[in-house]
Amino acid sequence: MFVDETKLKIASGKGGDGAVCFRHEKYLEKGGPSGGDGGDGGSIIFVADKNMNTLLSLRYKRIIVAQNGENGKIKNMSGKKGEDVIIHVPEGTMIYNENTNELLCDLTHDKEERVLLKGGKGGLGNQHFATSRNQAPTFAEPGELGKELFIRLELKVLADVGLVGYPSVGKSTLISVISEAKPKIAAYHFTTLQPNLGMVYVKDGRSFVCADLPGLIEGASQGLGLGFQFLKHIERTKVIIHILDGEKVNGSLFEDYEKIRLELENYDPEILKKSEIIVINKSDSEYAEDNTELFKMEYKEKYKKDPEIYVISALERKNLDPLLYRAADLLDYENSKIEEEKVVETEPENYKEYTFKPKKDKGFEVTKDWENMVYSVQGPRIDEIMRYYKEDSDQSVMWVTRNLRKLGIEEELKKIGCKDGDLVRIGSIEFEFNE
Ligand SMILES: Nc1nc2c(ncn2[C@@H]2O[C@H](COP(=O)(O)OP(=O)(O)OP(=O)(O)O)[C@@H](O)[C@H]2O)c(=O)[nH]1
Ligand SMILES: [Mg+2]
Repeated sequence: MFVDETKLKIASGKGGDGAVCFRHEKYLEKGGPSGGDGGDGGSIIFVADKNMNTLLSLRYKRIIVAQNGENGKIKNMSGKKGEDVIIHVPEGTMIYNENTNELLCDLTHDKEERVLLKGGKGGLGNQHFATSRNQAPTFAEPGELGKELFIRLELKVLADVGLVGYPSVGKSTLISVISEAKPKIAAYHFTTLQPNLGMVYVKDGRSFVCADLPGLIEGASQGLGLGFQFLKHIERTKVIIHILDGEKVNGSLFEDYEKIRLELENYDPEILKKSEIIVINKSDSEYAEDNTELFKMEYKEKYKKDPEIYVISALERKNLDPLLYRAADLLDYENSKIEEEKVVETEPENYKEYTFKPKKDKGFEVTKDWENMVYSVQGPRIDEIMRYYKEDSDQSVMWVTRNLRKLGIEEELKKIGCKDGDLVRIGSIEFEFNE
């Protein structure tokens, strides 16, 4: 199993602030309040997409930010909603909160959608705050802030393409030049002891997971060499790249080819039904040409048709692109066969928002100043709310009081002993505590 993984920060947009304005009417200094509402901030939405198979498109992104909502405008006009960002990911993508490791969602079906971060709500304009006592409110609600989250996306993938062949034919060298995998490479047999997986990106934008497997030898299916225990990996791949050693001096490549095919068949005859690509590696060697010609002859003699061969040099990175295109084509073909057989069992659940667990950090702190007998409330959330405090505006005072209450400052004050009549300082204002 190979895990394609990527981490990034996502941020939803801030809601636009409500506007404070008044209608201008002839002979009247101030008409009725006409401040429009702020637009909601854009959300960050993830959608599963069956046409994707890697997280490549997100690999180089560090942060994805949705648009802020527009502030409210004059003449009761609302601000525009911030645009959502819709992020497509392959089916099976699991999204974690990177800081807590909590699984936020598991997108399993095509078109399944999750609103991971909802944009902040737009604030109400002053048109909503007129009362019989106050016909000219100078207060409008601020837009809610956007949210931020550091996430990790994980996609568990099985290898799509397996590299098989005798030891030392250059399997590890090939994977090291077509992917970021960095396996051990050496001139002795059985260098590779465990499968190495790598993500291969084809120049036309397609990609697949490739497995470099330990070398096989005659008798592998009976447990000889290292091959046997790893044949199960080949069983799960959809396409096989069978690599032959173009540098071979004694013996025929066709014999090698047939021996490996026999081992695969002995292990599981189904393996031979998979799409296969024949590769002759080490084309830079002086023996490669003769070996290739001989292989073609012997193959035709037995199978009565010309083989399709890719002659490459992994070491010198020669002729690799046609091989990768072919592998991607065959994989598409194999996947289309699987697609026809696939049945979707359950209906996708749409639009579930990630609900934030209450943070340990409340965003404020209450302390007691013994000398002056004052309780003090401070913190970033308090500063944020107090920006909207206007002494001469009832609505502003009400809004601020309501939002401070929502934060839970009363409970915190009581916890440290604050009683009715005690003095409390919040920002620049002081008042008597009154439950
Ligand atoms: N000349 C030449 N040598 C190559 C080429 N590809 C690989 N080799 C050499 O062949 C040797 C074996 O390469 P590996 O990539 O380790 O072979 P392997 O198939 O992974 O071998 P095992 O892990 O033992 O099964 C190393 O010395 C490589 O440098 C090539 O294209 N040309
Ligand atoms: Mg190897």
